[in-house]
Amino acid sequence: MPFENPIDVQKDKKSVSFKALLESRAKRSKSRLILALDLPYRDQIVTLSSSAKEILEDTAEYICGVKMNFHLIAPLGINELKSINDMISSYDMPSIADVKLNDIDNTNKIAAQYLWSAGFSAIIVNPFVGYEGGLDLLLKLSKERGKGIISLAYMSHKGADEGYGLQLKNGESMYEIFLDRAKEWQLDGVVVGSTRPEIIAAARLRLGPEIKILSPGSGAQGGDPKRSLEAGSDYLIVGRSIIENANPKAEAKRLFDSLLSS
Ligand code: NUP
Repeated sequence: MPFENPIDVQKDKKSVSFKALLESRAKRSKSRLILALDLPYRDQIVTLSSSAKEILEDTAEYICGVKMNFHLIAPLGINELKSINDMISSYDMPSIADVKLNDIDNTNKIAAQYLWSAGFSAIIVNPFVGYEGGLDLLLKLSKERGKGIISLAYMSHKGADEGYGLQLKNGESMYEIFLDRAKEWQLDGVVVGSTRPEIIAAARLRLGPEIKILSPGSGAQGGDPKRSLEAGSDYLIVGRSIIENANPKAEAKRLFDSLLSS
């Protein structure tokens, strides 16, 4: 089956930009939860996409978006990913491809073309790769298509200090450079781990209100979701504590209810 070629096709007039879609869904659903559809490894992948869809159906009323990582992007083909993404967009929610794109311009472009063909509305990139001959083409094409770009700013794991926390000779830290790049490149959002509320607060100050802060790391990684929102995160990304719960719907509802007043 031929896929739509995002480079040849003009931006669909009806299409809403990634950020607008995320914001409107969040407002309507009163949810700031992005579900990381990270299903555990299985030897037989034939039922993977139906399991993903089941969890999505169960939790949809409590979430404002979905993020997929290699848990699904590696084993599933483009048609199955598209079918999951069609279901996500039937709920008027965006879906984010968390591939932390980190390559030269041509490779980034082709990766993005396949991801967009599979129906993803946004892609997470790694800003270490730089602009010229790195992310420049991807950023230009994303803007033309109304697709979102989110960059890593400070990851949630402990070792993130070894890269994102490095201090440069002028006293600035790597993550501050990445926040400045996100502004300069007019990105839709940045990822700052919910395990680091003090960095979230610093990021909020440095970025201003336009660029959204997405925070993974609550639950399984020990971050406190309420504290992240209070520090300035716009959205929480939550995977295992919902996906691997015996009752994903009940856990999504519990988290949703606990954040309603935040
Ligand atoms: O800094 C990051 N931390 C992180 O956990 C950046 C990410 N993209 N992620 C991803 O968010 C991670 O790969 C996983 O897909 C999700 C968090 O899942 P969990 O820890 O809630 O299960």
